[in-house]
Amino acid sequence: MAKKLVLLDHDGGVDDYLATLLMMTMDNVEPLGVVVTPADCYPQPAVSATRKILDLLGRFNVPVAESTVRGVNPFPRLYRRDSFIVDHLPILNEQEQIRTPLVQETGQEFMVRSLLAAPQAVTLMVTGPLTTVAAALDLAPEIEQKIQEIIWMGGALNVPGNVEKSLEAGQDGSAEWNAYWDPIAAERIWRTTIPTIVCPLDITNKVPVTSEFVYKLGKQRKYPVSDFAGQCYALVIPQDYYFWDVLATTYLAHPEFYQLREWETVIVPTGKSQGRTKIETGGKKILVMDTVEQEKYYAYILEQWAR
Ligand SMILES: [Ca+2]
Repeated sequence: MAKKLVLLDHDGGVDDYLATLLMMTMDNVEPLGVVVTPADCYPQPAVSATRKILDLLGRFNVPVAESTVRGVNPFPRLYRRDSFIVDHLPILNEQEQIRTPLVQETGQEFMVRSLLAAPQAVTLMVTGPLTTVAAALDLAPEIEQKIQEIIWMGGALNVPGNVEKSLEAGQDGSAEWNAYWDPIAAERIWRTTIPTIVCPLDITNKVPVTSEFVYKLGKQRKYPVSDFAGQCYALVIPQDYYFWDVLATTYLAHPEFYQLREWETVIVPTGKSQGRTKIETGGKKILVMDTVEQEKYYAYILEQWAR
């Protein structure tokens, strides 16, 4: 079977490194590269950590690119500083030199070049804001034909968002962070005809990172990937943490674990609901991950990380 060509665009959160780790283990995926969108992170440590993770996996041929886009609503500094912690974990720092290449062009330029050069249409796996994709489309609108689909972790349809009212003055709490960081960019993507599969908070709320799961990783920590993943989850377990990006990314390898449901939605671009993914008749038709077979999902990631 031909492999699925995938370009990963992540935004440097703890969950994003783990999504990277998972995607690189997938036999049915040919990764074209990893773009780091500087949202839930600081860009320098996020790019560095991403390259070290690819080194850890021995994937020295997968290039990493730093996107230079900026969102209108920055992530809280407390979230973003995790990128420094992950970049300094001992397991990522056994070697003096990073081997995974950092491309010299910007992430958005790299996205354009990779899509144009690809022999067939490419899946964009996006686990952060849609800003880099929007910037790439602005640079070269013709790439729209080369995008097979966007699989996106983002949005909140029938549940509250995760942008807290108390943290973000004037907001009504309906937005999810990846959409809220840059609602204009999300709206830009919603105006395209690119098939879009969304993993919103509606489903991720049902798939928590449990202590039980982290202890299972601990039991297989003789494997470097499990050891690294366990350390990352230990870092975030005091927060209410869910499988956001990792759940979305698993879809690439096992779509049959999920039930999808079609919704017509719009993105609210401005105002107190900015970044809300609102169900509205006549809006963009998107496919939404509605349910997942949780036992199979947990078993799959434990198995993939046993290396
Ligand atoms: Ca993310």
